[in-house]
Amino acid sequence: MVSGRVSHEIIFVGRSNVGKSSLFSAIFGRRVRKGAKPGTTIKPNQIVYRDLLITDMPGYGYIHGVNRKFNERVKDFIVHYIENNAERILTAVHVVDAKAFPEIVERWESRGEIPVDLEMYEFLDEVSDVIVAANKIDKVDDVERTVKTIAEKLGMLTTDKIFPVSAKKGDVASLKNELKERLIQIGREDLTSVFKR
Ligand SMILES: Nc1nc2c(ncn2[C@@H]2O[C@H](COP(=O)(O)OP(=O)(O)O)[C@@H](O)[C@H]2O)c(=O)[nH]1
Ligand SMILES: [Mg+2]
Repeated sequence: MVSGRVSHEIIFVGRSNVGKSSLFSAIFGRRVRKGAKPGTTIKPNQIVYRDLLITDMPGYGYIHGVNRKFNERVKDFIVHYIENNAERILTAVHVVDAKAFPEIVERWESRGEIPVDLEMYEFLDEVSDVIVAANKIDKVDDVERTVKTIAEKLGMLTTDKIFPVSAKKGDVASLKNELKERLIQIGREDLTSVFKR
């Protein structure tokens, strides 16, 4: 685990299989260590650039073949990690699968349960600055509508903090620019060279 000398952190949070790791390499241009099989480890993947730490959190949500208890441990880990490091976390990027998201949320709602993504979003919004990466946008026909639906389901008043991206197509400029902007805002333009050009 990384310690000392870290003054800022950007974290990526999301369910398993939303494309967090793909997004990571599309944005930073380097492969994160391929995590072990899902459901076997909770260790996050991290890269350090000067005093900036970038963390790819373990995925949560139902994973086929993985028990419920493990899933709860992952969620607990994420919550504790964020609480313990809230001071240095500049931005949390909540990654969702733009194609699957509306259906998954509706399924939960129809069962009268709180969608896990909503729960996580509300938590992130409380403790940190959060933006949403609507990934796999290449699989969506009506981008504008999808973005509106995601905003609505997450209880956001505007779509300003939702960034439609496709890690697969390398179409991630809007998200990258937003993250760069945040670093510039805190006077750390020097850290923007962590991004892939
Ligand atoms: N169509 C499409 N597939 C994607 C995109 N990003 C990731 N994937 C695929 O989604 C699957 C899960 O990706 P991965 O990065 O491992 O997700 P993670 O579990 O969230 O880290 C893989 O099969 C990827 O190829 C995207 O933007 N579009
Ligand atoms: Mg991953």
